[in-house]
Amino acid sequence: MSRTALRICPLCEATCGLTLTVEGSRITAARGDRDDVFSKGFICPKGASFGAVDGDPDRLTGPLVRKDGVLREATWEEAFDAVAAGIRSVVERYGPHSVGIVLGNPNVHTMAGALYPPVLIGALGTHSLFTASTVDQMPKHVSSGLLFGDANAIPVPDLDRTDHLLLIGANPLESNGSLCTAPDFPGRLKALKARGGTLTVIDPRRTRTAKLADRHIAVRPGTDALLLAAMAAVLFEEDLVGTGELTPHLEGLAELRTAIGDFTPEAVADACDVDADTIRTLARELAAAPTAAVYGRIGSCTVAHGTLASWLVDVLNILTGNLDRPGGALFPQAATDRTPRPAGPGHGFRLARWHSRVSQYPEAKGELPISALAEEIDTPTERGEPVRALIAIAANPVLSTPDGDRLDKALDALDFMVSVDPYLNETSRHATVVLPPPPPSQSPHHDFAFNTLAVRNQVRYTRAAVPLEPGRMAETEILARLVLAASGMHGADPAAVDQLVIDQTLGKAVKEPHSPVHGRDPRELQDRLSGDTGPERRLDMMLRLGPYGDGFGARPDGLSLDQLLAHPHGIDLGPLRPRLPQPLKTRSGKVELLPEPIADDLPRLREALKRRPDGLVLVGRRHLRSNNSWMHNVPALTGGSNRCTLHIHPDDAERLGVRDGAAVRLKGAGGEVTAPAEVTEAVRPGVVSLPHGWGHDRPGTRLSHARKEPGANVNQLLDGSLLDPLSGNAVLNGFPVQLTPVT
Ligand SMILES: Nc1nc2c(c(=O)[nH]1)N[C@H]1C(S)=C(S)[C@@H](COP(=O)(O)OP(=O)(O)OC[C@H]3O[C@@H](n4cnc5c(=O)[nH]c(N)nc54)[C@H](O)[C@@H]3O)O[C@H]1N2
Ligand SMILES: Nc1nc2c(c(=O)[nH]1)N[C@H]1C(S)=C(S)[C@@H](COP(=O)(O)OP(=O)(O)OC[C@H]3O[C@@H](n4cnc5c(=O)[nH]c(N)nc54)[C@H](O)[C@@H]3O)O[C@H]1N2
Ligand code: SF4
Ligand SMILES: [Mo]
Repeated sequence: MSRTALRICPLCEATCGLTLTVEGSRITAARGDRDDVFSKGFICPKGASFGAVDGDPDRLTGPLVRKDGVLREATWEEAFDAVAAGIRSVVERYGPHSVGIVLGNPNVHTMAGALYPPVLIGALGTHSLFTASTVDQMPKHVSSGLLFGDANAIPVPDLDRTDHLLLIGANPLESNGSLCTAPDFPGRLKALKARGGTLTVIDPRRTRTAKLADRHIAVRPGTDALLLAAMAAVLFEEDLVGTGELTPHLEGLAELRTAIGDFTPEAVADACDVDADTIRTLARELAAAPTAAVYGRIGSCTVAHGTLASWLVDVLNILTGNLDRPGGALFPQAATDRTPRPAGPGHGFRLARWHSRVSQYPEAKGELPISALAEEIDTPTERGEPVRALIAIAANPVLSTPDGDRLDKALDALDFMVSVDPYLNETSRHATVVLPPPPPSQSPHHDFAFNTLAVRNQVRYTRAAVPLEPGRMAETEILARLVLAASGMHGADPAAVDQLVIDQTLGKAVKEPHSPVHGRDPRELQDRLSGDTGPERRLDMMLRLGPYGDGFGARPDGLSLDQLLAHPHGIDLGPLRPRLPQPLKTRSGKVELLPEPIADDLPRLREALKRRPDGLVLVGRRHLRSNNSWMHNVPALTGGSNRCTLHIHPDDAERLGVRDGAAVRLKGAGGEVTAPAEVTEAVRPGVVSLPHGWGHDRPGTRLSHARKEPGANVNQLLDGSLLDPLSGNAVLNGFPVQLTPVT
């Protein structure tokens, strides 16, 4: 007997609604939910393989605890006893900063990852926080923090209404989009073209997205900040600046003009390898379009000038009057956002409130660069204690971050490590305790993170499609128990963690004059919360306090958990709307166009005008049927074109004596790897491309399929020292490599 169940797909940022076919506890099919208010039936090959991902026999079914050097099956009780003992002894002896926390990408794809890590960080009080953000979008957070006063205020291109999209370093036809949640991104790009709009793509590779574009600029990797600065300079020089309704909310326009005036198209053309006329055309087209949006992603972030490039993306949106207007780039308003406070000056955004112990890297958004994780463990200094215990949640930094070989050794030297991970993989194999979450079919889902980045305001919640199997523990409970174990409250009821958050949140809300519950009794509000579990009650609370919420009765038609449960395909909250100046939290209460840290970084960009790579540089790429490091164990998603090959242009291949299919050796600052060459014009001359997340040949893992075709770990080519200094983000694109054919 089979039945169907709805489940929001957690496998990429598009958040498609799926209809799962369930037989017993197995998912035997997945199709797009045609009634989903946002995804309207769209599904990609990864979503279609939900059942295979969910049912992978290599997933761990219960906790593992290391005894006599060997990871063995254990009870949950034994596992949490070991976690409490391991972490508390390090905290008590060496202080909180000696406990590191590593948060990986899937935390933005689970409810547990949104609800508990902030509590864990607060409870431990550690400065040793490392996340996937510093191999990803930290430059965007920093530029948003500096421009708007809020690191999480990220404008999203209005894909469905724009007339002109300038897309930089993103390949949504493979990635399905990022920092821009849009189910069926490819279809939305085609619709843009069908309504007469134009698409320009800037990418050193001729990607599937670039092929769809009206114009493709194969820029030299790492030089986007120069190109964008030149576009801004043209807007000023040719009198094309039109800030329109934004004008009263802006500060520093004249200073901006002076600061970037010398980055003319003629000055940057050679460095970018894009001729000056083309750069002028790009700027004029942007200014002339009725509406336009500039959007930058991985290729504009994970580079040496990532923060400047991210800043310039928004500067261009602002100078052309496209920020915060329909068809431009707008700030979404999610249902679980906090009650919007009245517009006015805020606390601003500060960088470098503390520094890493070894290389003295400044923190950004409370985080240290994940590239510095290994040295924070393996290098003693007189400035304090190294990291001796590690809590890794949904993270595989051995493959995802620079120099996994060094990190391998560092992790082995820890006093204690716990991994919350469904797999025994390259990272979790080092753990003292592994706590496996259930497969996604057994977890409820709501997108706390991605709704704040979605091209349409909407809200959806799906309960677990399948009940928890015996012996399983919900990931929310695992993380709640982890919070208790790490903070000296081991053994307390995990519901206490949710209760604490509810008490704090309601206690604060009733004191805020702008809150819909101002002046009410928190206990009365608490009694009104609905939901079967702590996480559901927290979701209910956030919805009801949020911008569309029922305010606990103050706005009877407003949102609540009960409303969501009554609308299993979601509730549409309308297109993105202009919101300025409300989201601004800068000290001036304005958009600060030329913040000091940015101005101070411009000389470094000027230096880059002079530099040209001596030899080849490497960029990454993504494949539709893959996701970072953890989906290579699913047979349905591997093989075919999803292989770890080195793309190289025919001219370079000929010059270096590289044959298609033959092995080549790559050497970088962090080490060497070998991969088969794929000679293709999809990559520009002077640039080679290798995907990330491969290198599944380490011992001690349980990844029976992935190890058959392990691929090479591109991040071994990096030594972790190349960073964007403002954000601490790793340079993963446009770094030098040497290549030799393997004979
Ligand atoms: N060279 C290069 N390196 C890159 C990139 C690049 O473009 N080039 N991209 C970077 C980017 S953008 C990112 S986001 C990072 C990603 O790097 P990581 O944050 O390390 O994420 P993943 O590689 O996806 O590994 C995710 C881990 O979470 C586990 N997992 C899967 N589902 C769940 C779940 O439901 N719960 C829990 N607790 N765990 C789960 C998986 O088994 C795996 O161990 O990689 C970065 N690394
Ligand atoms: N199928 C699949 N989907 C995914 C993922 C995945 O691994 N596989 N990962 C998810 C994650 S965690 C993220 S963060 C997103 C990322 O989403 P995207 O940013 O769309 O990721 P990519 O496909 O890597 O596209 C980055 C593009 O930047 C180009 N590039 C490299 N260097 C430069 C440069 O210097 N300048 C310019 N202009 N371009 C450059 C690369 O050639 C590449 O085409 O994808 C998410 N979705
Ligand atoms: S596009 Fe992303 S969210 Fe949609 S089905 Fe594919 S993997 Fe899932
Ligand atoms: Mo990412």
